[in-house]
Amino acid sequence: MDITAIKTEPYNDQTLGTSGLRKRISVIKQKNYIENFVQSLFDCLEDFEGKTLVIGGDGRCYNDQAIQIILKIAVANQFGRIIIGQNGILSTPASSHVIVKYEAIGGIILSASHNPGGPDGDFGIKFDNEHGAPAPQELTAKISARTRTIDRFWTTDMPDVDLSTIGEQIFGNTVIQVISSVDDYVEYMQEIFDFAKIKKLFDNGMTFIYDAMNAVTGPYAVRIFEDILGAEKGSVIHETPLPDFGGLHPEPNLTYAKHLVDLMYTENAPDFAAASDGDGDRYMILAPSFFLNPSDSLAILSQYLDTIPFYQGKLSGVARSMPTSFAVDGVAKSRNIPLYQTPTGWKFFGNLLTAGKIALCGEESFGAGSFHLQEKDGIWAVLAWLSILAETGKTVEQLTRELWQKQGRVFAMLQSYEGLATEDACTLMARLNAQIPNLPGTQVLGETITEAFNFAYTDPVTDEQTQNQGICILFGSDKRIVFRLSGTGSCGATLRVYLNKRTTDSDHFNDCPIDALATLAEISRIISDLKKLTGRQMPTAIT
Ligand code: G16
Repeated sequence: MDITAIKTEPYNDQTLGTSGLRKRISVIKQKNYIENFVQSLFDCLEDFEGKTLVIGGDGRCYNDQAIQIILKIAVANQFGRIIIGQNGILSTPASSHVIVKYEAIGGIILSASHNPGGPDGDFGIKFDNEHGAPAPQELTAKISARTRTIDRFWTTDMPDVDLSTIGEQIFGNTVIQVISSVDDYVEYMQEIFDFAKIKKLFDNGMTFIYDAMNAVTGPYAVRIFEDILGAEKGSVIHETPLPDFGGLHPEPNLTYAKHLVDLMYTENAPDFAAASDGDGDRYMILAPSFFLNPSDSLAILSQYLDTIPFYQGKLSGVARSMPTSFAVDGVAKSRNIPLYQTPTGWKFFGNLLTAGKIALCGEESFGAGSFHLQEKDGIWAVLAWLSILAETGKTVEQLTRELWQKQGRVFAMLQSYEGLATEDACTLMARLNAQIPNLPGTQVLGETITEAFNFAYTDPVTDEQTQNQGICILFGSDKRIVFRLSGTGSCGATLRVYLNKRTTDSDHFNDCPIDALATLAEISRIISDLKKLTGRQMPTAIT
């Protein structure tokens, strides 16, 4: 087997976003595109020769071909062992767990997460470090810089590797080990949760549906919910991972999982419904005629997580990303535990988790996780909720209404304006930013702006500073609008507008969020001059 250095030209668009590199498949397929990126990544790692690397992916189109390219580069770069999920499949949380369990130096995860799949869809490459945490800011900046100067990569003439059979194969100095995609993760969940207790919910007749959206979680969900916990066969739907997700957009929210939402608002609704995204790190939970807002979910998890024996006495603190609603803040205060507010991006939770400052974290974008592993974890979130239902004997709706009763309901909504011209979106944000000093005191549609700022973050562990993480406009302490540009899109720009409003008037707890937040939504369009600058009047997705 020959190892050769191949000359290459850098691409200037390989900067990492909120969660790794995300591009259209047509972009990824360009000559040496993956090779450049992966070699740039390896060039930024230290002392990896002879060490273990994990590779996994969500099985989307081009996963299989990309893996073969990456394997050759990794072998040429002299990794000692490469652990890879059978057929190249590992969910993001399973990859994170495998990295730590097998003491790998890190792992490459091939996924564009919730972005659309199919031959014309998106592809992504992200790197998790030795803690199984998304590459921290410092490393992503280094990799991005390296992609702009790279002039060679290493590869080999080895044949494609058979990834369908569990076992070991040797290529040069590297052992390639194909492992079960699900076993390690499922065993870990059984260590964390009392499966016998959860099983009683099903034994007592709880009806359940889990929508794997034809993405990576199907095999994990069938094993856990149907085979082990005893949910009725067929409870897991869209359970076969398909390269094009069977035409579904694997983003579990009110827009893209509408079929599930519609079912939950009929007479045939099961007692509990959940869905996950492309790579299994996001979750959505619904109850009959009831949607559990992810920000409320984080608040309730903060209240009850330590009723689960694995977490008893371990709730050191909790974190939310800044655009996540302030519902959790009240719980943290009443429980007297610290609350941290980070920029959007799971990578910002990593240092807090590693340092033990927090036990739990979550985001409005349907992500939650704990110190059990350093990625967000969709199936874990569902198991945590089922455990809490089993511990408390209450329903999702009862627990949520208790939260509202105690501290008011925080209506939370994300309005996304997708597919904007990048220039228009940047102009809008720049103008809004320039207006910040003049906004306090201004009245719009009868609401007075009390504070406006561009969110900046100082990492409490490393003191690293991160600026420009979203423009926050406050109307007293109970109403807020946040503007930021998405960092996970593959072309053009997506403007994210987050709307939050707390009401303590229980007569309004059942208001429709769209109505409750209508004035704030209109204000967001007025102060950003949205129509004039982008030509848009209404969001393309509401979640
Ligand atoms: C990623 C990040 C999350 C973030 C989400 C949306 O999730 O890990 O922290 O909240 O993207 O980010 P943006 O608003 O920049 O599009 P995932 O599930 O796509 O990896």
